[in-house]
Amino acid sequence: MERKRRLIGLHLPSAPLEVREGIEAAMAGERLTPAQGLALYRYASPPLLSLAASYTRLRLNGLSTYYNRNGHIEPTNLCRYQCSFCSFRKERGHPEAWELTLEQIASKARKLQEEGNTEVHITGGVHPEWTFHHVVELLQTVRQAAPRLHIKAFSAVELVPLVRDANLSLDVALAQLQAAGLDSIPGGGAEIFAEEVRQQICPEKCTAQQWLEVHWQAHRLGMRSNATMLFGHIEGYADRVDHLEQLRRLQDETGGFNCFIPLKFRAAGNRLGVRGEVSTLEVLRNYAVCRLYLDNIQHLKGYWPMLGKRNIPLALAYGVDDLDGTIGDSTRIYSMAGVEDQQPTATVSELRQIVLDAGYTPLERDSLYQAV
Ligand code: V47
Repeated sequence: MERKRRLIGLHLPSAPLEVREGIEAAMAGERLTPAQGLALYRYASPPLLSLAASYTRLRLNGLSTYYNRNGHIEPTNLCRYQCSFCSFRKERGHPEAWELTLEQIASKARKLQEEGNTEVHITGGVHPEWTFHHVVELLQTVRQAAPRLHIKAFSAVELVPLVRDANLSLDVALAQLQAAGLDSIPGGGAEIFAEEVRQQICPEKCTAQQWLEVHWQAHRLGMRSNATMLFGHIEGYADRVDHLEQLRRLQDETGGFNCFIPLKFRAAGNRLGVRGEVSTLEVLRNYAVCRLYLDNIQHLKGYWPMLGKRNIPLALAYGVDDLDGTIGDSTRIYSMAGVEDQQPTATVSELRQIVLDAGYTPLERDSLYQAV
């Protein structure tokens, strides 16, 4: 093993042993152990992480950099829960609170389809009164209004209380949602799985176990899904490794995750914000470790409204191969928490040019990563 690793020819006399081992293991296509993941988070320098993550992304995805044409619908920002990192939730009666009617949702979906989008991403607050039946109706409405759109909707956090209140089992409920039009499940609500941290930042939300169960069931029914990790708040590196480990295990079992999306905590307009934000360099280091650790999830999404357009080339050098989509001006989850670009919108030609200038090949994809 030692001999094979030396063949890679890295000369790293000053790097700590665990870092050298982690980098060389990843570049040899071996799976990182939790201890190696932790060592990379703690001690690996940006050039080493960039090298290994780029090598891994080239092996998995070549120079292809994916994007799609999509838009978001956020049905409401009323929410049963009061997570300390959230800037999106508003009380009913607040001038910035909203709850869309089915007609408004249908008209947004229709417009997205007419504009040439291929996907609608529907997510928002966990409305205090909306029922499972309402969500089924909402999906049917969108399906009817925009039959050609892939519907990626309702994070596990939104689904768990609806299914529980309807007294349904998860498999039956998900099958009903699928029949109503649901194509895949977005990655939101995972936050950080580690119980101690979850208790502090989102104690009312579904548990890590429940989040994982929703995705497991969805995968069993043939739906694909995404996974996120909210990082850069009070979690430690060990919590991030634990999060990645739990996702890697589920993916070994089902293979149902399309992509992984690290989301940097943004500090504006929420209670947790007093702690400030991590640097762009830490965002990049995190991308790289995620790329190396999640050897079984094909795509790493650099969600560009979070990243800021000017940082896209950097993210591509740290393992990212997917940028999400055009999005339009349709999401407020990030704009309310502080974003890099004042107006997080991008045209297809703008995204393509950024990717080309960075030396990669832009590729429009559908929601299942097939080239369009
Ligand atoms: O779960 C909320 C995050 C998520 C803040 O599946 C925050 O393709 C940072 O999951 N700072 C929702 N992050 C968005 C989401 C998502 C985004 C893009 C693509 C996909 C996908 C999914 O946004 C929440 C939470 O982790 N979030 N508030 C904040 N202040």
